[in-house]
Amino acid sequence: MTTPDLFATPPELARHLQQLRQTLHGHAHRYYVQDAPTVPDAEYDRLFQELQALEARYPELVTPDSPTQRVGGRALEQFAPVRHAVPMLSIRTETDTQASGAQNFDARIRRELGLTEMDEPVTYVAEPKFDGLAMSLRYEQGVLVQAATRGDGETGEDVTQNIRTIGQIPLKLPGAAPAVLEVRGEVYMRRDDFEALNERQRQKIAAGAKGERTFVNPRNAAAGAVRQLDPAIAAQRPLSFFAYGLGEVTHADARGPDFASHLDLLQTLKIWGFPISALIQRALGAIELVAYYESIGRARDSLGFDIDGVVYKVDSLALQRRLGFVSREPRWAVAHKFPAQEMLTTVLAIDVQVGRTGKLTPVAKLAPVFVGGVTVTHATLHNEDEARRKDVRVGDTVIVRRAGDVIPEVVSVVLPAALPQAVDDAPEALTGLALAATPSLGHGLPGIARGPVFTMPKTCPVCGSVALREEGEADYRCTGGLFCSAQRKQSILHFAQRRAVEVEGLGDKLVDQLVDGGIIHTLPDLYRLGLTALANLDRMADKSAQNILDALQKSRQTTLPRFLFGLGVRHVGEATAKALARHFGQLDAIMDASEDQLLEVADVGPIVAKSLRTFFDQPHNREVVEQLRACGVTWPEGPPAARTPTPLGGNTFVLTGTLPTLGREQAKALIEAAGGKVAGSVSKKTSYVVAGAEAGSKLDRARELGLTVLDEAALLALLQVPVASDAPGV
Ligand code: 5U1
Repeated sequence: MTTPDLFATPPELARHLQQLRQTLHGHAHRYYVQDAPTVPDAEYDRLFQELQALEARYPELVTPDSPTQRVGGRALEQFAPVRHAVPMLSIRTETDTQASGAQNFDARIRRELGLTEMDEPVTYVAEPKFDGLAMSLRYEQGVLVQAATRGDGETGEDVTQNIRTIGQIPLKLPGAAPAVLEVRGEVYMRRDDFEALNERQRQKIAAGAKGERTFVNPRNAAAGAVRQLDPAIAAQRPLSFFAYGLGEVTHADARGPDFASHLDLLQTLKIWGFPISALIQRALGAIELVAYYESIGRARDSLGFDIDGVVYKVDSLALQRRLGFVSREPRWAVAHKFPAQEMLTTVLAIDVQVGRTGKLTPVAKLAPVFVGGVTVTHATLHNEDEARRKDVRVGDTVIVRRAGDVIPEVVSVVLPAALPQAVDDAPEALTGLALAATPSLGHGLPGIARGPVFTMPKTCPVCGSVALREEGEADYRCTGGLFCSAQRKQSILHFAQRRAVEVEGLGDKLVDQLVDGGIIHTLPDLYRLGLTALANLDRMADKSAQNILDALQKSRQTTLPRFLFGLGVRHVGEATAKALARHFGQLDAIMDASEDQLLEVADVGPIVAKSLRTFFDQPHNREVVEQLRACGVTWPEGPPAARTPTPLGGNTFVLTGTLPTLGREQAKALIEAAGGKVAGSVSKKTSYVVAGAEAGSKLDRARELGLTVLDEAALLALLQVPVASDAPGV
């Protein structure tokens, strides 16, 4: 590109600036929207700096669509009101959170369109319901001139300065775009951006910065950034955007919008540079809506961003017009929610639980609350530091979160000042958050003091042994070992679980009775139980006692990996147990292996090797193994596995985003079966990154490191598995 000083005339300079802006818009689009930059960051920076320097010298040539204008302007006193040219509609919510909610919607649409069973299925578009803030972006002559929040649907707030800072939002549209175009969509914060933002906030707080805080969830952080009066601060809060509809559209020749279908409209928006979710699909009739609801529900926790449901829309715009509206809600669309993953409830007590390895975990006992599809009565506070950081106290109103199969956790305390706001604003300001229990204790009521600050007991709450926190560790541990009944109970439950030797029906209530009643003391004692001892227990009929004995008998025939995992050696999970069994073939070989020999196993590092040696160096642990063998617990053994090379042996994979057909667990199982390892984060040691739709920062990192990125088809080819049917997406 020509250097600035060589411009002879002002029109030449203006043309050069225009060209620079266009080049930078193109790079920004490929970087932020397509996730496929074509130049290194340094080249973008160089062009940007050139533009900045020229604009500083010729301020009269600065245009509002210039990339330099993303961050700028002064802090506002307040946001100016904006009357929407076309009201921002809200969306009707289907109350049934079962898949059948999709059938209700389809039945209603068919009824309203006068369709009978003989008619064809209706064509819909199914979209994720992003958990962010609705936004209207107004373009005039292809330039972003205004961004407004939804407000009451008629009048929102002018947040243009902050929205300009979002790299994914085009500041300028291609020539083909209408003269006036309002694009509607959702501003949100990606989960990885949210975690990184909170980490930065924590560091600022630790460094003593005043007025800083962490954010409760990505939605809250996004809302805070959008409503930030100082655009320089907003620019530091990484936001993203998905477009999903239109407001006012006028062509220069006064034509109206000329799309045939909603999907057609989205495809055009994509061409004009707007991010459109790759999870959006066409769906035919109720059957495909149900399938979509279920598949997005399964993928929900592995997406890079929060969603709280899905949205179904009639695809044909002609049919949309026929269906019309009822009180500001279109009849042709519905939001079908997933069960809320965050709810408010009250802390009734803070208990300390003792785990299998003696780890002490503070656990909040909660007023029962339905969250993430189940009733939750306890939520982990992880450790003393976390409990202190969140400052959770008895009587507090807290946000509890349960996502997927993850153990429920307390996200944060809602202090009294924020409480009426949190309740009033739900679901708009705190979507998915509802009041589960009126705060009846503590600080929820004015004038009543909060409970004391949580401190970890210095002795084990179960056996009274000293609790120690080793240097560099976050956890306190009970030093009682197998003297501690809590550790014994947890060890027994660990051994008996489905993923270990599996003793069906042996749950915590039964183990409590057996250990507390002094009926069993050690793991092998389980196999010495007789019918009378069991039948004498509370609520235990002869039949149930016999079932337990049968389950114990069945569990005697196990496998080496299950047995080894069941022993509960610290840091030895299922995958490591399998790798050890494969490598050594026999338990005695594992028990006698030196740390160096253990380190030869692909899945074993120094921490695991040391832990195994420590465990098997303790005579009482070897004694437990011998007694279990004497009680008839057996497994097939063999020579060490022949070191046949597996196709992916020695390769580490990282999975990111949603693959078109394979679930996360399926992909992991296929890779492991072929000898590969699946890791959670990308590093120089990663062999391949497998990326699907909405892949996150892991994909960025892979590109930075120049790693090989595979899509699902390439992964299957590597695994030599036949490729499945076509992928979704616009
Ligand atoms: N994905 C999506 N979210 N969402 C929210 N589409 C969509 N459409 C909406 C809203 C409020 O409203 C239109 C149906 C008018």
